[in-house]
Formats: sequence, C-alpha cells, structure tokens
Amino acid sequence: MEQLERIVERAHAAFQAAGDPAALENAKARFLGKSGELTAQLKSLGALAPEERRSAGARINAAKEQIERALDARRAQLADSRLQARLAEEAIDVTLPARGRGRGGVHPITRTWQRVEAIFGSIGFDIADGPEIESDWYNFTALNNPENHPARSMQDTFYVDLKDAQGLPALLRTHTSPMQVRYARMHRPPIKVIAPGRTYRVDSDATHSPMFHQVEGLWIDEDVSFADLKGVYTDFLHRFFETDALQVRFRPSYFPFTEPSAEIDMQFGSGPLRGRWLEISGAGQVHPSVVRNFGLDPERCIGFAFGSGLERLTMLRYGIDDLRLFFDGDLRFLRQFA
Ligand code: 2U9
Repeated sequence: MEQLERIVERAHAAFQAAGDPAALENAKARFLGKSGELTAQLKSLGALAPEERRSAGARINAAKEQIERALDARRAQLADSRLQARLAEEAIDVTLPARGRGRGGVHPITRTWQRVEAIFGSIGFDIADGPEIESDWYNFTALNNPENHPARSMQDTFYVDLKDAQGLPALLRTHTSPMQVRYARMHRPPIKVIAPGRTYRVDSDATHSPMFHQVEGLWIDEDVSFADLKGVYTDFLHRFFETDALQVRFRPSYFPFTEPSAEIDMQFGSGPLRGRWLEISGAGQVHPSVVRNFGLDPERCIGFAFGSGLERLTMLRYGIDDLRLFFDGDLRFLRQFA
C-alpha cells in the first residue's frame, strides 16, 4: 500500500507541474484514465481474495478521492491565475488624469456678432434670424433691384437646385436684407431690428470670402430721420470700438434699396490706424418702393437701414490684416481670442 501513497504523491507532483489546463488534463489521464496508474490498481483488485478485496478497494478509493481533490484544487489554481493574468493585462488605471479635450473658445467673428447684438439690443433693437436659402423676390425684387441688375447674375450669386414659389431658382442670400423684409412684413411700426448672419457671394480672394457675415439694421416709424441714423450708428461705433475719440463721416453713395444713400467712414483718434479714414458700412433712408414692399405706406412710414460686414468690424477691432485667417481654423490664430 506504500505504492498507493507514492501514486498519490506523484499525481500531486504531476498536477503541480502542469502549467495550463491542457497539461493538467494529460496528467489526469496518466493517473485516472483508462490505462492510468490508479485504474491499474483497481483492475488488480480482481486477483485478491474476497476479504482483502474490500479493504484494498476502500484504500484505492480513498487514494482516488485524494487525487481527484488535488486535481480540482489545481484546476481552480490554474483558473484563478489565468483570471489574475487577464485582470493585470486588461487593467485600466482609473486614477490616471484624463487627457482632456482642451478648452474651446468663441470665434472672433462670433465675438463681434455677440457684441453687436448686445449694443443694438441695449437701445431697443430686436434681433432677427432667418433662412440662408432665399427666393429671388426676398433677396432682390423686394429690395428694389432691377430685373437686369448684375448682382443677379450667375457670376455673383450662388443659385441652388430648387425653385422658389414663383418658379425662379432659389439662391444663397447675398445679404441679410431679405430677413429684414420678412421681419418688416410680420410686424407693425415701429420696426427696429438688426439681422446678423451668414451671407454668400461668388467671390474669393485675399479680401473676399464666398461666405461672409453681415449685420444689417432697420428702423422704420413715422418720424425716423437721417439724423437718427447718424446718431445711432456713431454711438454704435463708439461703443463697439470702446472709444469716443473716433470720427465718423457720411459720404454720398448709391444703393438700389436706399435713397439717399451713404458710405460710412470712420477715423481712429489713436492706435496704429490713427488718422486714416476707413470705410466701415453702407446706409441710407429706406427707398419708398422697399417700404411699399413691407406692406406699408411710404407717405406715412420712413426710416433708415445700414449694413456692415462682421469680418471688417472684427479686423479693425483686433488689427487683423488677412480675412482668410478667420476661415483657416489655425489654432495659433484662434487661441488668441479664447
Ligand atoms: C432693407 C432695406 C435696406 C442695408 C444696407 C448697405 C447699405 C451696405 C454693405 C456693407 C458691407 C454690404 O457687407 S457689405 O459688403 N452694405 O452698404 N446695406 S444700406 O439696407 C437695407 C437693408 C434691408 C429692408
């Protein structure tokens, strides 16, 4: 029976030596398999006398149980170390600081947009927002553009593959004026509104982008004069550029939608641009035909409109000399405004 103890010891040693489940199953076969060592012992029982057979059988079974326990214990050990290895391999260190996405910033054009809204909002202007795909009527006809005006040509305007209510090709608005027309037709005077937003023209070089931003303003009532335009716009420029040391002048000009019309120039009293007259906006008294297109009587209602480029306002405020910087997405430029 020493032999049985040695078999159990060898089985123990073989199970410990098995480094993975497959090796362990092979080792098991060597002891408990059909031609395994312990199975051979069981087979030899037949040769014993009946009285010896019972006690020998009991001892062999006890040895078999020991081997099976050792086998189960080693199986559990191997499964556990495999799990530990996987856990170590797939470990995520939740204490590591996150990489972060970096903090975003407001684009300089958006900053100007917000600033313009705040200034005009503070003096009672409403803010209107509307479609960028427009009809021919709202973009051109309502604004007194003659049928053959060059702005209507394919060279100047982006047309889209859609028809408007009149069956004319729809287009990307070339100014925010159609929004003012929409607003004016939906409200009764006093009409006091600005329309900031994206506009589109077929134009692309160092000083023109096919998409750019405008803010237009409109104030219509029974007694709004050109003097009000001068006051409102001069006050806006002083507040936008944060200086009252800024001269403003109105030069006669022409636009189909205003009469009389003016270009607005400004001159800084200090800073790098000091003393130079700079074009900043266009403006004028809203043309009687346009007032009529609002559904109003131009004999009773009168007022002014102006239009400014948000890019131009931004470039002058921050001293930026290249329009393309706004649209390149270069973080070295954009971070300066964050
Ligand atoms: C309505 C009636 C009249 C808006 C106006 C200008 C003059 C003007 C330019 C400035 C720079 C466009 O972005 S820019 O190139 N705009 O010169 N805009 S008067 O007149 C309107 C607007 C709406 C209903």
